[in-house]
Amino acid sequence: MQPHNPDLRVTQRRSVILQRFGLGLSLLALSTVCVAMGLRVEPSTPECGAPVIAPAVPPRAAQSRLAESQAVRGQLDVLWVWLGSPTSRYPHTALGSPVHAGSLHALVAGPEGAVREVVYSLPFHRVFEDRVPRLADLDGDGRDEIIVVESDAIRGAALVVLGLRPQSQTDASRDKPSAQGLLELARSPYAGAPFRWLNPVGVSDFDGDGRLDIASVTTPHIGGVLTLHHFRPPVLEPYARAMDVSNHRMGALEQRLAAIVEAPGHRPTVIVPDMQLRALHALRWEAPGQWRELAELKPMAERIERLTPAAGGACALLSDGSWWRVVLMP
Ligand SMILES: [Ca+2]
Ligand SMILES: [Ca+2]
Repeated sequence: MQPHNPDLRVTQRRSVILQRFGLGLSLLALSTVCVAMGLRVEPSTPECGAPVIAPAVPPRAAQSRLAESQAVRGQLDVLWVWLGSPTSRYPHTALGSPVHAGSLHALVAGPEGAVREVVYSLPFHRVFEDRVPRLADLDGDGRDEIIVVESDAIRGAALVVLGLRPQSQTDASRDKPSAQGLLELARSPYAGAPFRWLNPVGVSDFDGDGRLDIASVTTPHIGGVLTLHHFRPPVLEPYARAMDVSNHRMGALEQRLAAIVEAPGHRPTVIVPDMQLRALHALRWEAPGQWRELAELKPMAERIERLTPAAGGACALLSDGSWWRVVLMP
């Protein structure tokens, strides 16, 4: 597909974005788009952006995980993590099924080296409305943080970070090494109402302060808001929002629909579809605190079904089954 100029419809859509970014500062920044930058799209293959190594086989304990969810292997203090306790107590079908997880499970190395499973169970009015727990060492302390979407029956979804921490000890066990348990470390504000959902984008240092942040899209089906959060336990503190994007199709299992591009000398760029999943934005949070749209909204030939990271850009699968390499040009 050759790059081409956005038509009037796309131009109008982009102007809506500009108007709805909210802050005057953002509008000022977006008016200074560098014309040398852009998104180049070229035909590719299913191997585009996909790791060639075979995924590790999950442990036996993870076989009872939530249907169509992923067990994830860690490199630090979490050996494996997965979602469990399937329940239909929160009948929202954003991910194609009303069944969600009531618990989070991790395999950890015990004090004597023995591997054991720890379980974090939610109260009855909450579920994990997610299909993959994400691991990252957000604070650089050598321990994993687990990022997952939790939904509350009244207040809707929130982004939650959990981690392994020593469990409280009894007097009798105080001279022994303490066992690790899963604890909530931080959470974002709620989406605000039942069945309001959010979908994570990923982790990077979006504001260049040397500490990792989390990006997500709140309400991706009804007017998605790309939100950047600082990890400041006990809260995930939103500090930047961009309107009218989406990183999920209602009812789809696929949650990967945005990519973070890291380039030396620049803050990370988020490539994320527009609300119709028919075009791509390239957004960067610039100093001293404003969005910059790095390229014209890039129309795609069909609806975007998946967007995964690839060197210098992303890999897109469209609804007609075609694969495309998306390159962020400097
Ligand atoms: Ca950590
Ligand atoms: Ca940061």
